[in-house]
Amino acid sequence: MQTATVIIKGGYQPAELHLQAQQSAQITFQQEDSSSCLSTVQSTALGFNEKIPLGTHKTVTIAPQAPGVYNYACGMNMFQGKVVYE
Ligand SMILES: [Cu+2]
Repeated sequence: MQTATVIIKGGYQPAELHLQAQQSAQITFQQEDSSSCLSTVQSTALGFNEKIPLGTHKTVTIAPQAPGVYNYACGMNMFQGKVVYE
């Protein structure tokens, strides 16, 4: 299982993750931003939608993906991060 961590603080850090295609992955989102805007992180393409309170973290498990670039975003699609499967 490949893993990655993203810190939510004024956006997503790092803004771009690189993962291996055709393998499951777990991404842990660590919430360090108090804005309601960033309290939700979601991706239709990757199949998750989570509300993460300040000071907590949540790990999402993502099914194997084909090579490509997949986006995730805050609840209103204002902040975006990407996952590059290669
Ligand atoms: Cu937003």
